[in-house]
Amino acid sequence: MSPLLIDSISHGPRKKLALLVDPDKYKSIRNVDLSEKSGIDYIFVGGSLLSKGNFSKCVDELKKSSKLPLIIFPGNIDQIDPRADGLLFLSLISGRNAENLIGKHVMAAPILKKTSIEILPTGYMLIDGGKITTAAYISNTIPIPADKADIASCTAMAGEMLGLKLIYMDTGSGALSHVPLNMIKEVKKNISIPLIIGGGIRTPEDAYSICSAGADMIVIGTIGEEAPEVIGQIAKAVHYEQTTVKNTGI
Ligand code: 1GP
Repeated sequence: MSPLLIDSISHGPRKKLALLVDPDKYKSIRNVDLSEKSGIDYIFVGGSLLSKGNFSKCVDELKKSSKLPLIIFPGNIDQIDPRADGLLFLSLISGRNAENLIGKHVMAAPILKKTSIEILPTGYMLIDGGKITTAAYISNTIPIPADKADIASCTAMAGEMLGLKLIYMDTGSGALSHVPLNMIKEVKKNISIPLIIGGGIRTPEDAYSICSAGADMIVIGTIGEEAPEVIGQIAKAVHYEQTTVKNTGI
């Protein structure tokens, strides 16, 4: 199968917006507009720790209620569902935990091989966003310090040299701050694969400045649960609809 999602992420004039749906908190976004008119480009589904056992039910409901591409952002190998369009095959390259670098992938590979889910090989980098997030705690890794753009840049370069197709820098869900702009600029300067930025993005202003710094896609989760009315404004900022951005004071 041709890599449709990788192509759609890599090409085209527009930056992209992904809405992360945490199956444990699915109820809070049930009324969110997930149509193609919403400005959301992709739905990500998954979580570092799922306690309600409703991952498949959530995938089922999302597939029934939206035509947007559904990409699994897995916290573990039990988060695989053949109805998804894609899966971020995450290697946690900011950490030194072998299970998250390659171990879980070995377990998941034969399961994924039996599906037609598009595999998106992704260098996943946790960045310190001001507090210990579930992702950092559960993965048992130390995030890259926020003032170490050089470490982030070298890590992303190594990920690209290893053949990974995307770099995803994340301060983790509910982080106090997003990935610093100077770090995004430094990483973007040194890689040629698409750069995804997530964690702690709460306003159209954040989204606009992160995209201007070099992000090709941003991921929002918490703000979608807490203030779904902001999603549309963030989408406009990501897609560089200048009128809206000016009106929001950027
Ligand atoms: C976390 O990047 C996502 O992996 C989303 O983070 O919930 O802070 O928006 P938020």
